[in-house]
Amino acid sequence: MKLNIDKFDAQGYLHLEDVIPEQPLRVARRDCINLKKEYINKLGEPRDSGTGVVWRGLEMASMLNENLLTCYVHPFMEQIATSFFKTPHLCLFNDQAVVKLPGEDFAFPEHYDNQYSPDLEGVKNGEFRTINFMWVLTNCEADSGPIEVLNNNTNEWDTIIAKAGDMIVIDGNTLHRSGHNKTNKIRAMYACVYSTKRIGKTYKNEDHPLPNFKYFYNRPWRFCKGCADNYKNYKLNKEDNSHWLQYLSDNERKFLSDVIGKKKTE
Ligand SMILES: O=C(O)CCC(=O)C(=O)O
Ligand SMILES: [Fe+2]
Repeated sequence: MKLNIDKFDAQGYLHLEDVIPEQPLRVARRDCINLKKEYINKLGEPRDSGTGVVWRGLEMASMLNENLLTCYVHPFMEQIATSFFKTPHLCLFNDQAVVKLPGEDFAFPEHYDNQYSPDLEGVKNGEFRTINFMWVLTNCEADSGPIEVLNNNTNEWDTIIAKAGDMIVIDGNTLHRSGHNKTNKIRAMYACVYSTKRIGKTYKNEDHPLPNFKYFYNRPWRFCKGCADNYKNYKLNKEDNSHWLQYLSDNERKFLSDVIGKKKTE
């Protein structure tokens, strides 16, 4: 299987199978689920980032758990996000633990992520793009509330049955939804959302007011190792790196080495 960005552009989403390196997958699964178990007891309490209130989906998850930050800015994500956006000039925006406990009353009505944007005018004017890279942390079956996406190509709803280690990449303007988890197993995703513009600081969205808004990430994503952000960086081991490379076509590899090479000399 090759990473098919043209298909992503046409459909508005892409399901990548078995693409997340094992180490960050394990960390994200463990810590997203633990966060959910902790914060399910704090619904409605104030928070000092994101929407400003604890709800069932935990936005700005890496503000609650530092290990998740290493997943959000993982070198593997540098490569994947750069390929989908077709630019290395990206900003951090939001990372979210979306964990549905067995039988939990937690579903997502039809929406596109940009309708909740802090900068709705910018969305409407097409000033920037966001893409949501959803890490599939546990197997997602038909009755566990799988993601359904409106395929822009066919105009039909695709139900995405996915396995742990897959990734579901959804453009910020693509409609999607998901139902309740009716199984007796945890259904967990970790959503890494980036933007081509800094949008996290102030909130201007009259369609979706957030009276307690604090802030989302609002900073450029610096790709170099050991620079000012102070994030822990994990290097891919050889096996993970070759695992990743097999998803790239020759053109995509060339594009990556061009843009990442350029970035280093800036
Ligand atoms: O995991 C899901 O079911 C969808 C989550 C989602 O759409 C979102 O967080 O915006
Ligand atoms: Fe969404």
